[in-house]
Amino acid sequence: MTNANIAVVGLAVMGSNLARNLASREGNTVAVYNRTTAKTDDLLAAHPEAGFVKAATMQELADSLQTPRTAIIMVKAGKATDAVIDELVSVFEPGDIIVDGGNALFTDTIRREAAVRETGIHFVGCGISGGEEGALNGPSLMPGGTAESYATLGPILRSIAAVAEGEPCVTHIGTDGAGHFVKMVHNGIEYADMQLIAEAYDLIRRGTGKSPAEIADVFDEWNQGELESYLIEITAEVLRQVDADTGKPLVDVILDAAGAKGTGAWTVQTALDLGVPVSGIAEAVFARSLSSKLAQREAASDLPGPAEAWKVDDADAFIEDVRQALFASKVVAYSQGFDEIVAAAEEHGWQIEKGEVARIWRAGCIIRARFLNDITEAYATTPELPALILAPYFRDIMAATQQAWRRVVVAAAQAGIPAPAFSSSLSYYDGLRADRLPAALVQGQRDFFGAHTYRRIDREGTFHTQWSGDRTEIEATDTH
Ligand code: 2AM
Repeated sequence: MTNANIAVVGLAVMGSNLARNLASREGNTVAVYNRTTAKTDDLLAAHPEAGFVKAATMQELADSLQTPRTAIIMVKAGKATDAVIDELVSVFEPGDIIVDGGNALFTDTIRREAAVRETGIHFVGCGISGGEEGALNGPSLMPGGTAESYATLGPILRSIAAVAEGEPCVTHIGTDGAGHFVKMVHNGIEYADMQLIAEAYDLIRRGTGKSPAEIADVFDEWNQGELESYLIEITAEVLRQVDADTGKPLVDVILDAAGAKGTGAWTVQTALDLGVPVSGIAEAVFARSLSSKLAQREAASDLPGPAEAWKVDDADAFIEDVRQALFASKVVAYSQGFDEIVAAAEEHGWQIEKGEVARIWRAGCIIRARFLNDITEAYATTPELPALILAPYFRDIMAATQQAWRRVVVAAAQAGIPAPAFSSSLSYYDGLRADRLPAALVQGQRDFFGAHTYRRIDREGTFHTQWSGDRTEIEATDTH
């Protein structure tokens, strides 16, 4: 009965869709297992065309697989993942491969990989992006784990991945938790992208008085140009949707409290630990948090705002400014996200090819966009870019957009419209390019109250001023 080359464990929607995707590709025979067997039976009954091999127990699953056995776990990330890994380890043999396709925190993946490796079994944390639709028709796949396991897994993953310009959207990201790490940053960038689009919509609506359907047309038009992306495309569809009950735009009857499943927060928490400013992503996460503080917002709703109502004079010119501000802020969000990838790669010893990451995000995933081609090209031309934003192509975008970006941030501030991602991205940009930062003053303050010392611009060494004494400067011996 050893005729399956791949197994899927966990047959909720994502698992079922991934199993169907696998089964639909030439050369794959898919064994399926779910803790509750009724779900396995339902899947087999609904999709006889898939030719699934049913496993009622983990042992049956192991027996149904060719060696090296390969199983993809698709259960809710957390305790269930550990439980299923333990069960698989008990029926698998050295050389077999266990893949976690859930949204695991990369540090969990690092821990699991180390534990499973002890048994001689490979463990691969694989980021899967694209939601239910992607799982079924072609996701973007971000596998970690050993190069050895990728030799077996790679062809299987390539068979189901989304395809962009003829190339499957999968690459071996790096060892142990690298795949789940990159997936996490992908989600963080997704938060920023969505928030930026939402700010653009809000500014246009309040500045021009256009209806959601009219703004949908604006997004459709933007989707013809350099902003072309899945998120811009679906934004137009959401804005055009009319509520059947009330006849109002759906966006006007949806409660304005944004939810989150936590991957954005992980991206920011991890960035804080790494000391990488992912301010655009952080503002996007915080904007969702603020939106959900309904009682606080209600209590604060009578706080004073600008005295006068705001309308722009030239709607078309303002919309073009907003488009440019969106593009510039988006470049910042991606640049910051790639900074986080670079910092983590250094910390964890991952050899991550940034251009490859951008390449596999071009289809299948939520942040798929035309400009990912430009990111791939930027890293292909200059692999050691100090920051993505410094690639010639992105410098040119900044030169072309920064004035409009400033006008939009000024307008938002004066009109009392929150634009946290637009404005924090602009502050980051100005901070990055500044000749001098007031960090010098912060160092002085730190030295004053904590003798934390400072360095000088004009000579080597570490210095401390004796603030409570005669205020002379001494060269400090130990550095803090
Ligand atoms: P179930 O159908 O038996 O509940 C999403 O919740 C998927 O994860 C489902 O397939 C679910 O199986 C599975 N799952 C959740 N917790 C699990 C556990 N502890 N062991 C095995 N599968 C689990």
